[in-house]
Formats: sequence, C-alpha cells, structure tokens
Amino acid sequence: MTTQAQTTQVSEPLTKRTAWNKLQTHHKEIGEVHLRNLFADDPQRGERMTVEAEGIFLDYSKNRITNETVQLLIKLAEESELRSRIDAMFRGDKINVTEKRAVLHVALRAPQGASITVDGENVVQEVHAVLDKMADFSNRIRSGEWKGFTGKPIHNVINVGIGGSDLGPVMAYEALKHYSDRKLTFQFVSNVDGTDFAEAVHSLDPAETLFIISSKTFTTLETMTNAHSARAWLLAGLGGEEKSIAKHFVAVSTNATEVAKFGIDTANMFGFWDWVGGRYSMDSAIGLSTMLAIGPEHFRAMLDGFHQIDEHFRTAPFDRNLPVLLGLLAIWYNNFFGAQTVAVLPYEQYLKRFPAYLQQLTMESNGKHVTLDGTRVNYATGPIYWGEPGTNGQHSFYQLIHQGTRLIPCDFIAFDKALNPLGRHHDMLLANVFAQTEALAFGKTPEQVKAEGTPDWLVPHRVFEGNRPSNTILADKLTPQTLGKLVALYEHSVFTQGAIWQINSFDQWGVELGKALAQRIIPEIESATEPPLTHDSSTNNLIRRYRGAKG
Ligand code: G6Q
Repeated sequence: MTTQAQTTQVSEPLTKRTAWNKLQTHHKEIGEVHLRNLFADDPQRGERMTVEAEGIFLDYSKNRITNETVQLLIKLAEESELRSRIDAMFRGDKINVTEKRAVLHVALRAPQGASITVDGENVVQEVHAVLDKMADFSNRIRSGEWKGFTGKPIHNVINVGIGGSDLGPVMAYEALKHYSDRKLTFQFVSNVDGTDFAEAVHSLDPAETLFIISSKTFTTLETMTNAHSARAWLLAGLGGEEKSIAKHFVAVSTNATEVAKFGIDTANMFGFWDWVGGRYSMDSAIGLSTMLAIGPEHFRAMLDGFHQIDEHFRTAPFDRNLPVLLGLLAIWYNNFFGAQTVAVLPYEQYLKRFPAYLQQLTMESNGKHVTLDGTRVNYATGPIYWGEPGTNGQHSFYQLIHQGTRLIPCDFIAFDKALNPLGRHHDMLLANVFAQTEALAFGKTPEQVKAEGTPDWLVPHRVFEGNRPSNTILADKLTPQTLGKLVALYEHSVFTQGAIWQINSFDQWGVELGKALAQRIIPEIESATEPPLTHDSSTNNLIRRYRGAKG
C-alpha cells in the first residue's frame, strides 16, 4: 500500500532532474552576464519579457536571465509535475499530507454555482452560506441596526487573533482603508504583551465596541488570553452584565464547542474549515473585519480578484503564467545564485503591511527542511522575504541593495493611478519606481563616475555595479479586486516554489516547539514556591532571574 506522501512525491529527487542539472550548467554560462549586455544585445527585451494577465502587468526583463533560462525553468516545473500538483490542489486532494488535509483556499473565492468537493461535500455552497451570513451581519453593524447592550450602535471593531488570524485582516484593512467606512474604527490585537490590548482599548467606550475573536482552533494562547482580557474589560465597563457578551462578542472559528465554552452565542459564530490554512484565510470568515470595514460588495470584489488569478494560474501556459514565472524566478536566484532574501517593495502607502503579510505567507509555507516523504533536502528552500513601502526604503536599506555584497532580487509593486491624487506626488512616486529598477539593473560604471569629474580616490565609492535583478508589477489602481489579485499572485508563486522543492507548503510544525516550551515555563514562572528547574543552565538562570525581579 502506498502512503499519501508517496503518492504526492514525484519520483526523481530535485537535484537529479535533467532541467536542474542543465540549469546549473546554464548558470555557469550566463550567471555573470551583465544586464547591460543582455539589454544591449536585444533592444526589444524590455517589451518582450513582459506578461499581462487579469489586469496585472509583469515586467521581468530586468532579471539575469535569457530565453533559455526561462525555457529551462519551465522544463524544471514540468519535470517537477507542477501542472498535476496544481490540479491536485484545485481538485481538493489532501495535498497537506502531514495534516491529511485538502488545501482549498481557492474554494473560498469560487463563484456561486461552482463545485469543489471535499469528502463528498460541495464546499462552495457552504462558503457562500457563510459569506451571506457575514454580509448580513456586516450590514447590520454598518447601518447601526445592531445595537450594543446599552442600545448604542457599534463604533469600534477590535479583531483579536494572531498569525493567520491577524496578519491578513490587518493588511487588508490598511490596504483597503480608502474604501472603508470611516465612522467605524478598527483595531487589531494580536500580541500576548498586554500593551497591545491596553493601547487598543485606550479611550474606547465598551458600549460601542465589538470584539471579533478570530481563531481557527479557539485554543491559541495569545488569542484566548486577549479574549479573556477583552471580556473582563467589557464586563467592567458594562456593570458586570454577562448578557452583554452576546452583543459585543462574535467569533470566527472552526471550533463551535470552544466558542460556546467561552460564552459566545454560536449564532454569532462565523465558520470556516480545516482545509483553510491560517495564512491562506484572509478571504474566509477571518476577513470579517475586512468586510465590516469595506462592506460586502467590496469584499466580494476582492474575492473575484482572487478568483481571476486562480483561474489564470490553473489554466495559463507556464510561459504566460504570472505566479509560475514569479515562482520560477525566485527558484533561479535562491537555488542557482544562492540569494538568501527577496525584497518586496510596494510603492503604495496603503500596502504598508503587505511585506509583513507576505513574510508569513512565504516563510511559514516554504521554510521547510524535509521533502514530502521526510527526506532532508540538499538544496535551499524558502528565501527570507522582507520589505517596506517605497519611497521610504530608498532612504534607508536600499544602500545595501545597490552597493552591498549580497544579491537581493526585488519585487517592485506600483499602480498607474493614485487613490489620493495630490499635485505631482504620483508622478514622483512612479518616477522613483522606474529609477530604482533602472539604477539596480544598469548601475554606473567607473568611467561614467570619472566623466562626472569625480576624483580618482572617490570613484570606487561612487560606482554602482548594477546587475541587481528586479521584477516590476504594475496594476491600474489599488482596489479590493486588485488586492485579491496581488495576494493570489503570491499565494500561487509560493505554491510553485514549494512544488519544485517537493515540500509541504501547508503545514507549520516549526512553530510548535516554542509553544510547548512556553506552556511548560508559564507555571514555573508563576509558581508561588521555588520550582525545580530542569532546563539547560541558561534557561534555568533566565527564569530564576525573572522570578527574582518580579518579586
Ligand atoms: C498559519 C498558522 C498560524 C495560525 C495562528 C493562529 O498558517 O497556522 O499563524 O494562523 O497560530 O491560529 P488560530 O487561528 O487557531 O488561533
């Protein structure tokens, strides 16, 4: 009998595949060729190496690649059975083998009438039933029809959640603030550090405040600790009336039993399913705060954006497939140039939390050291993703990207239209995007520096070697639909990379050990009597020191 892991594993180990070996040879040949030469040799390169689909334009010409590189990378994708892996995900196969779960965030944005079955059930119907329930609730809050315990309408919404139950909602709220109802305020409490909660509720009136407790499991330490503090704060503000909970708390979870135990009426619970991974859940009920902010119609537009890219990913040939190309380019730098990081640089202030969101999506998904069948990999997997919105980054860390010793491929993201047109601001913003990609690619030679009259001793300091690769991703305007497209683009790029590396992009065992150790240390810290400590000498000493300090 074959196991689930064996059936999803392609036969040839990655480093034994023909395309992998050809890419290694090819890298030796063209790895050091300068973008200056690649562009000089092919005047059409900047127009040719572009793809436009579903309103997203990708210019990938400023990468250290030739036509052959793209062909070989696509060959690698084919040898890695990427197409059948994609089909398996969309079909609802249990491709998250270590948790024996389907991976169906694509079902969250499937249109009404579509059919995707998990264990014989068409999940699309359930998805739309929850969306309708969310829409009804959002309309009641937004119109003021839903009243708090004392009869006041809700003005403040606080999402309590962490990780996948926080980063998507925060990012989407910030990204779509332009479309949000400014009568409502939104806060996001995630950290178990009491400051997070204290600052969020500072100067809020409990009578006008709604808590959304967002937790797939409803057992997460941070979220449950914050939820209990929220409960205590609300009760203290509303005369200790237990009945007030029903008017000021709703839950987003898969765990009805724990929700009821906490005291939230399960009629006010919005469900999702075990086939939605936390970091892939911002378009499920976990996005309730997003829907409250922007309204159901905009939320549905966001889902439509996701769906358009899902269909593109599922059907477009690899050489015209945006997420596949982005994923393959990431492989090229990660595995053949040894690049350790990727910078994501949105030139759109509303996307200020997008890099933080992507950090979880990319690194929790692809930060893995074994393949699907448990074999230790002998190649690098997920790179470190990081970034900040432009132009701010230009005045800080871009120095290292331009002149440091590390190769940092960059994704520049920008929009043709400003949401807040203001004089010449947008032209200046976009000029900076184009200038940065140009400077990174082409740099400035010693001859050019000298010709500017620079004294010889200063020349090396002012030289830009160039040959720094970047992608430029352009869309018309940041809308709910565009945000859905962008997130789906990265989700499927992550999938592409994970498929090539033969890893499980959908589990996250790496976060478990620290959680378990914290559970062991909490009673040791809180014990009234000196506890016997059996950790290593450093951990023992730190615990003792802290116990002493807190008295
Ligand atoms: C994401 C992870 C993780 C998860 C949080 C919160 O993919 O699974 O970040 O979202 O640990 O979990 P709960 O939603 O269960 O509280």
